[in-house]
Order: sequence, then C-alpha cells, then structure tokens
Amino acid sequence: MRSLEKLKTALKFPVYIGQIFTGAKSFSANPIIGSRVLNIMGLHVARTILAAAVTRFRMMCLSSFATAEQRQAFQRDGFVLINDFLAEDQFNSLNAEVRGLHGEVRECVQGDTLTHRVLLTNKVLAKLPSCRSLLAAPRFSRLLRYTAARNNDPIYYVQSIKSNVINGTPDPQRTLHSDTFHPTMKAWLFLDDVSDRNGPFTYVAGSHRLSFKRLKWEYSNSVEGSLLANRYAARGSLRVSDDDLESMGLEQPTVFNVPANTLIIANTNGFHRRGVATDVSNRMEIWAYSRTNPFNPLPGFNFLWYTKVSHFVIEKYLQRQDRKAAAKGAVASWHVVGEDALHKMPDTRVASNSDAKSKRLPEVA
Ligand SMILES: O=C(O)CCC(=O)C(=O)O
Ligand SMILES: [Fe+2]
Repeated sequence: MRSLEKLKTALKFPVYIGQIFTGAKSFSANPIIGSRVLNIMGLHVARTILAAAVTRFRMMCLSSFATAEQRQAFQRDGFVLINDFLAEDQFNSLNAEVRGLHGEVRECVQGDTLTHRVLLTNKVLAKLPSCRSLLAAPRFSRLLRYTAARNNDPIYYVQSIKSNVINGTPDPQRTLHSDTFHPTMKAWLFLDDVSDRNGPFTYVAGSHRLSFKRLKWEYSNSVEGSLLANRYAARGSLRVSDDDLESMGLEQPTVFNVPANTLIIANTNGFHRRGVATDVSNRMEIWAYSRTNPFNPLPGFNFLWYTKVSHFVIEKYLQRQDRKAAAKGAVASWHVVGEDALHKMPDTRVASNSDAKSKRLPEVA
C-alpha cells in the first residue's frame, strides 16, 4: 500500500515541479513547494519576491485604470475604500434586486459561519439590470482590474455571510492571515451596514508590502511548511499572531465598520480577517475575486468570452466536486442548497457541524 502511494507521488512529480510556476501554494499538497530543503534554500521566498515583482509590472501596465489617488492608496495601504460608491437611487435598486434574487445558491460551512454564494453568470445577471450596469461601469470594473493587476473581469458573486448560526468551532476566516504568497484582489460592495454585530472585514494597513522583516517571517514559516500547526497555514494561507505583527513592525488591524454602499478592494496577500460577529447576523455583499498565475507577466485582454469560459469552468469544477463527494456519501464543501437559503436566516443555530467533518475541509482563502 505504502509503495503504491510512493509510486503515485513519483508519477506526479512532473506536475509538482510544473506547479512551482503557478499560483499553487500548499506546502502540504505539493512535496516540492513544501520541501524543507528547498525552502531552506529559499524556494518559497524566491517565489514570493518574483510573484510580487511580476504583479507590480502588470499593475503598472494597467495604471490608467485608476486615479493617482487610488493607486497611491492601494500601493501604500494594500486597500482602497470608497464610501457611498453608488448614487442613492442606484444603490437602492441594486439592493432591492439582490434581496429578491433567486438562483443556484451554494453553501459553505466554516466553523460557526455559513457562507452562501450565487455566481453572477450572464444568465443570472439577465434578471439583475442594476447589478449588470454596476459590473459594466468603467469606474468599477477598471478599478478592480487595476487592483487585480489583470485586464480580465474578476469573478463576481452575491455573497451572504451568516455568523453564529452553527454550534461549531470558530470560523477560520476570523484569524488574521494572508490568503496566499502572491498579491490577490478581493472586493466587497456591502449591501448591509457592517459593524461588530455582523463581522467587519479587518485589514492590517501596509501588510502587503514585502519588507525584509516580512520576508524573514515568510522564510521561517516556509521552512516549517507542511508541519505548521494550523492546517490552513500548512496549505499556504499563513496565519499571523499579534507578536508576529509587532516583530514585523506592522500596525494594529483596521476594522472596517462601514455603512452599506461602501466598496472595499484589498490585496489579500496582506494580513486580514473577518472580524468577530457578536450577533446571529447576516452580511450581504457583491463580492469579487481575482487570482491569476502570478508569474505571467501579461495583463491580458478583456475578452467577453474569457469571462464566459471562466464561469463554465467554475460550474463544471463545482459539479465534479458534487459528484466526487456524492460517491463517498458526503456533500462537497461548496454544495447546492435551496434558493431561499440566500435570504433566510436559519431558524435556530443549526444543530451542529459535526457532520461537516465528512466533508473536505473547505479552502479558506
Ligand atoms: O469576509 C471577510 O471579511 C474576509 C474573509 C477573508 O479572509 C477572505 O475573503 O479572504
Ligand atoms: Fe482571506
């Protein structure tokens, strides 16, 4: 049995080597990326530096997509925040539209939190004219493409975060972390007011910059690699403690208690978390996400077909995960639930998430 496993690993070696040149990040899933010897020799740190340099180059190519002020804020802080992003009537019609949205809802259980998402495909957007015009608005889409350092539309979802609805362990997103070793863009246009009640996004300003101290911290984490105590960290989403922040000379996290209609765009290579929510509560948002091969120097072309293909690939991937889980008598970590789950708070704290143990641990970042 063990020798069969060894043979399988040996046969996959070319794939593991190829993954060095992609966004693959898991120390535990890839014996090259997680190799203690190679990381002592600096593999992880070299990937981190090269990815940052290539991303910076792509971002420079797209600098006309953002104002000088936005660019400065993003380079300095790692995030851009815009209050009252939409005119009031536009926001109200977007909000009303989303509150009535019915589409395929997928759910993910993370500790005591439920996340619901609806992928904003063309088919879904056909029923959401205000949302469609938001995504098409150059002041929105261009800023997202600049901050993503990629000239393709990000993937958009309607997302609802329901906190304290399960008797489970704390949500792993509530621990300060970096999503991955390279710059990644995530954006939130909040449809609800956000406060400690429903778990505000929280970010350490300036923590996206690769200071010498940050690189030293990356280095020592990478040497521990797959042995890191936190399993999300072992998969490449490193966790950071208060002491670490202090030793890197970073400031205390900024908690974004913001009113609805605030847009936040962040480089989630910087340290961030979902703040603790005090109440059984919901946080509804238009959520965008862009991650690309960090070593590809080309910013790309914004072809419409590319977005369509991305949606097709995501849907096929999720369906494959559904089938794989079903074959084991389980459900996938992002499984389909009833359409009204997006809007309805579970009546009581869902009994327990112990049966979630049979599911594959969801990707945190
Ligand atoms: O939902 C949030 O406030 C942040 C969650 C997070 O860590 C992420 O999306 O990468
Ligand atoms: Fe994150």
